[in-house]
Amino acid sequence: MLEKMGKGRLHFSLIDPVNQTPEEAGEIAERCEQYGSDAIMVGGSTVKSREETYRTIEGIKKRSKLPVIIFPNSASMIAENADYILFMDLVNSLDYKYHKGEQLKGAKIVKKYGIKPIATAYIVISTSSKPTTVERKANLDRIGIDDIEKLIDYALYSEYIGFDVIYLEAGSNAERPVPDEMVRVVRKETSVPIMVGGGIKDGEAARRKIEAGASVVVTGSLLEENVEKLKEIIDAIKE
Ligand code: 1GP
Repeated sequence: MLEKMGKGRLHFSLIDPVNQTPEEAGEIAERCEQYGSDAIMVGGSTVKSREETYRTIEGIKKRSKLPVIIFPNSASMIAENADYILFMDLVNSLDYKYHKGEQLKGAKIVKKYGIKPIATAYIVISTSSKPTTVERKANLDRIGIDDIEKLIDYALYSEYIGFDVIYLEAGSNAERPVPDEMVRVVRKETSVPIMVGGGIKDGEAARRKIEAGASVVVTGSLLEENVEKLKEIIDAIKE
């Protein structure tokens, strides 16, 4: 997976277990695979139990062969039927639990289940006039869209600590995605593969993120809202 990320032009589909039944999650995943998505991420800020995650992944695996990557909000989301986990540090959070607290609770579980960890520097960018869910929960050292130097500090820190990927996140359903310029500057200053997500709703926006240097575009809410747009986005990434 890391090798694929290094090559770039990938699309990951994010399914939130609380938004549909496991059967519906399976249908969505099947459609994502048909359209050319590269992996299914499973996560969301309100998922509470391992059971909920497990059943959703079970539904997905009945209908799709795509790798499943857990995108956890806490250690209690780690389910044994996942292939990978974004083992994340929310690097611009001021709260201990987003750096080490949940990670220490989850480490042995990841090992026991044999889930492959992807060390992820998760950087939340504040792009919207109203805070997104992740901004409300994460007690951030705020990075606004003009805080380029601060972003470079966090990106270089992430590279030097040794993270496998940097995930630039605007938050689900953000009014606007992470600006192209911010993706470009992280690409220029570091050599770590970049994931970008939050508020990417059409092919043009996705294409611009790839051109700016992102390896992976993540779309979530769109999967339930408008699957045809999903096809447009994946086609734009792969062209
Ligand atoms: C959120 O980056 C993801 O964590 C996806 O965001 O739901 O806006 O596509 P959307």
